[in-house]
Formats: sequence, C-alpha cells, structure tokens
Amino acid sequence: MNRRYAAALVISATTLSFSAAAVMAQQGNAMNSMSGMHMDAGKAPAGSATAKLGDLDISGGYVRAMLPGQPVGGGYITIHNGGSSDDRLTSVTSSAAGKVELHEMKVEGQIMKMRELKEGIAIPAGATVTLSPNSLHMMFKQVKTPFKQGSTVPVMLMFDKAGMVDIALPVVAPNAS
Ligand SMILES: [Cu+2]
Repeated sequence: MNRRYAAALVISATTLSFSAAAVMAQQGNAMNSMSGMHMDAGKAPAGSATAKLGDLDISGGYVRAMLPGQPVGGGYITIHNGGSSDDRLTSVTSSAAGKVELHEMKVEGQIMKMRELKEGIAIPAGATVTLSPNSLHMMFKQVKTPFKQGSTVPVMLMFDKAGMVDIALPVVAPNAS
C-alpha cells in the first residue's frame, strides 16, 4: 500500500488524481470507517502547536510522521480569525522542506483530487478554518529528512494582514488525525 501511495504522489502535476484506494493507503487505518469521503472533525492530536498573531488564534498544529519511501509530508492546523477584517494565509515555509504548498483535496465523482491553492487560503473575519486530513493541508515537498514521530517541524506561516509567525509543529503518528 505504501508503494502504491508513493507511486500516486510521484506524479507531481499541478492537479493530482488518484483513486480512493490510494487515499485510504495514505490514511493507513480506519478503512472500515471510510465509506465515501471521510472528513475529520478538526480534532488535533494532544500536544499540537498553538500560537497567537494579532487577531489570529492558531491551534491544533501538527504534521504526520512520514512512512519509508513517502515523498511528501502533510501538515494540519486550525486558524481562527477573531478580528473584523478578512485575512489570508498566503504561504508557508519550513527549513525542513524545500517548499511547502497549500493544497486542498476534494472528491469529484469517485476520484479524490488534490490541487495547489496558489492564492493561499482565505481566513474570513470571525471564521475558523481548519486544515485537516482529506481536506485543506500543508504539503511539504523536497523534505530533507523524513519527519520522525516525536520530533518537531519548524514552519513560518505568512498572512496577508497579520504578518508572519514561527511555530514548531509536533510530528505525530503517520495515521493520526
Ligand atoms: Cu497535498
């Protein structure tokens, strides 16, 4: 299953298409609960990272440990905008990866599609936006050392209005959500 997952993700086109089975392989567990699209409810593992930046409350930050041969890593976080003006997560960088992209996954028909959000992710005034498995996520590419459970991955989040913040994301089990 890991090999299949890796093969699917090696296709580094802007729009990736892969089968629901490959997505289940990525999840690595809870297959029986995955009929159709499995939306995590935004619950983050214990010990996940938090930060405060102006009107933004950042919580539930973590990355998943990478399986052997896995070419890319996934990161997740929740951002609440307590202010009265809209903001936008425009980009993410990390010293642990050559680049970090903002992606979304969507089921179209029977196919799970992933695409890069080049304009970033809107964080409207008063809204809470959650990056979670099978939906919005940070995708770490050109990872220097595969993320290992128990370590942390430093990231810098850049927002249109609030500015930037450094946060260390704990690395949790590959199938955690
Ligand atoms: Cu992705």
